[in-house]
Amino acid sequence: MARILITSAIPYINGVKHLGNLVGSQLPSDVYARYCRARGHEVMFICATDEHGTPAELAAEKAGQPVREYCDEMHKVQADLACGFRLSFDHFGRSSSQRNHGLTQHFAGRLTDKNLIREVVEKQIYSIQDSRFLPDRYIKGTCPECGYENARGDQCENCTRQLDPVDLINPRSAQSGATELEIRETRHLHLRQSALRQELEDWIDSKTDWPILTTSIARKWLRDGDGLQDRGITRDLDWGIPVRRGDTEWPGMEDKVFYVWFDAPIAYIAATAEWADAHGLGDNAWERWWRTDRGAEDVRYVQFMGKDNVPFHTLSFPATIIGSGEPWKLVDFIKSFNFLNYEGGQFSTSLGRGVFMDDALALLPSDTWRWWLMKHVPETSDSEFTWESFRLDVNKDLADVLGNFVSRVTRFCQSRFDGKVPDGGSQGPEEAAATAALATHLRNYETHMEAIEFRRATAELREIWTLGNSYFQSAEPWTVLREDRDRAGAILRFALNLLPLYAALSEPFIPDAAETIGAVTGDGSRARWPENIETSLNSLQPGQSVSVPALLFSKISEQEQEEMQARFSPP
Ligand code: B3M
Ligand code: ZN
Repeated sequence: MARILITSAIPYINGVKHLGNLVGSQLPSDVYARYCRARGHEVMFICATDEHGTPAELAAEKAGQPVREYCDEMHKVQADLACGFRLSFDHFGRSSSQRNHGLTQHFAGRLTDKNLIREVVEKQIYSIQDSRFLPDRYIKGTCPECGYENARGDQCENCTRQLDPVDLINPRSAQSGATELEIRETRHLHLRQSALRQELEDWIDSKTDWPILTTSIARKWLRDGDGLQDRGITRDLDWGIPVRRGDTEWPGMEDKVFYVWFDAPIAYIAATAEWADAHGLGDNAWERWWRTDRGAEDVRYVQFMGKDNVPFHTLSFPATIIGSGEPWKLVDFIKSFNFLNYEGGQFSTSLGRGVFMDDALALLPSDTWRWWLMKHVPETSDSEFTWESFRLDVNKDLADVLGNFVSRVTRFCQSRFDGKVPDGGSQGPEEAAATAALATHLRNYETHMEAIEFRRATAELREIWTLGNSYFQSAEPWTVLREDRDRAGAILRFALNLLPLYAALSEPFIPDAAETIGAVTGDGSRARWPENIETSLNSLQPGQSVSVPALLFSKISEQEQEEMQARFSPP
């Protein structure tokens, strides 16, 4: 048994996330957390809303609400949607929590003590028309790296380069569109990341098992030097964590807050502390996940995120952790993802393009989305959502293969064997062959899940479902029944024993359906992982009752597909 700490990149508070966001961190991290729990590991699975910075302020302004009220509401909305998608966080926290205020100010204090923070007079863009500084996303312009015309002041969405507003060509205010801008001086704190270059480089070099996508992005920024420039960690904004060092005021910084990307990753730690608070536990309960001097030395820490978040997690956040000189847990494995596109273009929150989490749940059960998204998770390259592909996969994989198997076997049991697991009869070469094949696919499935390679894992899982169907089809118990009731019973018993197996193996991807399948032959509690395939295929007691579940998955008709496609057609 291991102890596994899992964090998902924390979604910005500014509105409901689309399926591209969901598949980029929250959903895959949930699948992995469920798998780890099923294997008996002790898991701490953390997510939160990212509530500071320009995205929050801009969205609240658009909604005509005070930013705090906006965040309270949107946190609740996002938490409900997470529930709807069965995201099994141990805690879904908030970066605006008091815990995060305290920890962020603590880190700033430590970094100051270590001489890693300096005050710098910066030149920032000031909008004369709006009488304010325009940090980060308050400004838009052309990316100096790739020429993308809608690059934001903090990062270019197109090429992932981290930016400073002053880097942008043809800058304009994202809020008012004002171009009457001037450069004004303002005093800010900089984290001296460059002083940690060697340590960070050695650390990244030691991560030989990380996905190429992760290390290539980290190395690119280390090599180009760009990602490791000393970076401003404060902003001229109202909303955020006030700049202090620990409990001490910071003269001259009274009107400033920490930069959202400084406090957001610290919220992983803070949300774990919030979890302990919510359960009435002491500090030790969360510190044993995060402090290597309090028991976290044998924790394996795995992070999930989209590729645009990688520079912050491979360089900036580790710089905070390492720079603090305190024994905080560093990440052990970073799983990152490419982008999911929508019907030939990009998903876009600002344009409302694509399917959003609330729409998706209103249309169809969360398992259908979970399955399609994980089967097509943009692991090795970008992938694309199309309604056609969605319809075909739901119909084939979930309805025809898995749903059909469950329905046939349970109905046959009900009509011919009185709804009880049959006794007697002996198993033959067909069962031996099926068991051997299952054992092989199960091993592969486990290997891919351990390696966090979801596409391969979903292929194996589908193969495991298919095996059941083809076994039952070729064993033909309905024909055998006419001559040899015992043998037909043995076939059915073998097939019924596949149900708890399928329930356990499918649970990480389609938890609701897994529960239904598990309840057919079980007491409704979660089916156990088949640590030994022979034993688990003999786990049902003859005579125990079997129920026929309601239809597991409805098929999507071509007409329904067209309707959804039209309703969500790209603007
Ligand atoms: N909120 C960006 C995003 O949602 C950012 C992630 C923070 S992880 C600490 O993609
Ligand atoms: Zn760019």
